Amino acid sequence: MRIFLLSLFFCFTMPVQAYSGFSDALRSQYQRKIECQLCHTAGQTYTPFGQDFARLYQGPAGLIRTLKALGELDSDGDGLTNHEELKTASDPSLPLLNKNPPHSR
Ligand SMILES: [Ca+2]
Repeated sequence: MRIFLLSLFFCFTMPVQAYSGFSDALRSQYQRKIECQLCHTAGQTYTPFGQDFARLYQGPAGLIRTLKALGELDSDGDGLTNHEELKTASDPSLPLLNKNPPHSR
């Protein structure tokens, strides 16, 4: 029980790193709602898209360059680039076959 409670404590008190300006830049570029789940999972880890972003990120001064490189990747490996998915409000971390139709979100 003690280990379980400690695990809960660390899950809710040890935030993964959020990158300042990233979600605002995505909102501006794609004119869509950007939620934390785009990059973060409930288990305090990164989604495939978030992992790619964290790998490419070189600091705030390189944010636009990072977003361009991130858009060219296919984080979920479904054949659509992240840019294509973000333009259509699709989840760039969820392969096409597992995606819900847009009306069910
Ligand atoms: Ca994709």
